[in-house]
Amino acid sequence: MISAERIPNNVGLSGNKRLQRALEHWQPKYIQWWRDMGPQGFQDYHQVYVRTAVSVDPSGWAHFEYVKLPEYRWGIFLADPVHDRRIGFGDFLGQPVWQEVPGEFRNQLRRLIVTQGDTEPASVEQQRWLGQRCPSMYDLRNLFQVNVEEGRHLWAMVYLLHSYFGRDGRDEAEELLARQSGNRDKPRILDAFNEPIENWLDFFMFTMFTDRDGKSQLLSLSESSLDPLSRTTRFMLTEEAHHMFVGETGISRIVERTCQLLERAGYSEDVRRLGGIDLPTIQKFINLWFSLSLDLHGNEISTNAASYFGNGLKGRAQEEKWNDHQATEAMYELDVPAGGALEAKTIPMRTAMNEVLRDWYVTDCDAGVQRWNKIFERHGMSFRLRLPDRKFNRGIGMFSSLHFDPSGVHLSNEEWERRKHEWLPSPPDREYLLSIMAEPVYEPGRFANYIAPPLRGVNRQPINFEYVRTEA
Ligand code: BYC
Repeated sequence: MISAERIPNNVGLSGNKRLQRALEHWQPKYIQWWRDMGPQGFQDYHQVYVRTAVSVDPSGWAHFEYVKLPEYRWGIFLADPVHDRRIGFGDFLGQPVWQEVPGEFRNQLRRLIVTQGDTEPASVEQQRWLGQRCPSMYDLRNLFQVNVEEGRHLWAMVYLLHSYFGRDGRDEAEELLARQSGNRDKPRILDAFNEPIENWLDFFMFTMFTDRDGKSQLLSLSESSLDPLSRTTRFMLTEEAHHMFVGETGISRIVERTCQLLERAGYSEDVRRLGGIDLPTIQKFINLWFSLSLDLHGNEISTNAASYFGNGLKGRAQEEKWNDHQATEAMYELDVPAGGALEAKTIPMRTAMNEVLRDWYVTDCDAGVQRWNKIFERHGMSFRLRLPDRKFNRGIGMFSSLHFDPSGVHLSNEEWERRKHEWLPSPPDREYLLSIMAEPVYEPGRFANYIAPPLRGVNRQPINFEYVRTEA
């Protein structure tokens, strides 16, 4: 029986029999999926010190306790309603927001919610082996925190599907558990969510760059005229911030450790001989995960995006910062490929909404990279990490059939094939990373040689706290 204790919520679950029944039907399938596709080897004999959202107020969404992962209390929360909220953009600007799904936008809204929902279990699947290679107990716990919250984000989307989309919604909720990351026959919807995350450099880059796409997409969905979608995604953003913290600080700690190793060895030594991660490898993983995450913003010119905006389904990040919320006349200039060169083209702003969000995303990523570069400054080193050009390694959009180097210089197919591993992880790079992660570190307070300890522990606990307990 599903109860408020079992599923903490602020959506009046106990008074909504229809929703309760639908979730009761779905929950055992979810738990089975979590056991099969969630963290491998950490289901039954480990207690993890995780935070659980038990309400949306600041004291309630970070309640810490030890739990066995399959017993985590995945809750359903909507941010508090905004009094007299009005539609903030598009053709219905200024009208009251919707509490129900308008029939004419049902398919589009379902598609957006399903696409968002699909990424959440996908990321858990991608990360399911990482516990076996963890650099410390602190990091192991952070991995599981991210995983359970992605699980909760799936619950959030399933709640919307069950509540507002009837039979179709229930079918889609089942499909969210049936597709599998990387599966040839039933892959996840968006490409980046079918890529393997096999080592912790992948994981930290994923939480830095791909979770940041989560941030840009959730910001734009939180502008939605469908109020329950807006309120759900607004609350998800509080959790997303922690995931990006895990990624950004994870890389900071690797960079810090690499600088220390270089300093100790007099800068001339190959860091790999000291068991660290060399800076060119770190740069390659930035190139990979940044470009994959750029793809997640869709095509540069998109009639889907125009229609989402016009219909008020999906806005821009921080829509209130724009002056013109209808964008009927506004234009957007972008470079398009023309022969071997690029040509400036002006297109209606509405069709450029994916690109507008990508602009926001690139700026947000760049600020993070500049924070990493401060570490080199502190060590008196001239090396700098950077984002590759937007055209580099694209799989979606108008540059996907062409090749560019990280500075944006156009390359022939032949040159790309010959040189791509100068810029992207090569099989030997991956082998090396797996070799230094082969022995997991499970001892409280100890850290793998390639990563520095964090500045502080979780929830004011010491760094050597037993974040994951093993049952005898
Ligand atoms: N891979 O008109 P276009 C997160 C398809 S991450 C494969 O540009 P649209 C998280 C597209 O489906 C955030 N296919 O499409 C992070 C379409 O197919 P059809 C997730 C792609 O709709 C870490 C065709 O190309 N949330 O939360 O404007 C851990 C035409 O494209 C891709 C969302 O994505 C791709 N990358 O834009 C956990 C928000 N891109 O119709 C979680 C909801 C495009 O021709 N989704 N296609 O068969 C959306 O807003 C939109 O679906 C997209 C795509 C922005 C993704």
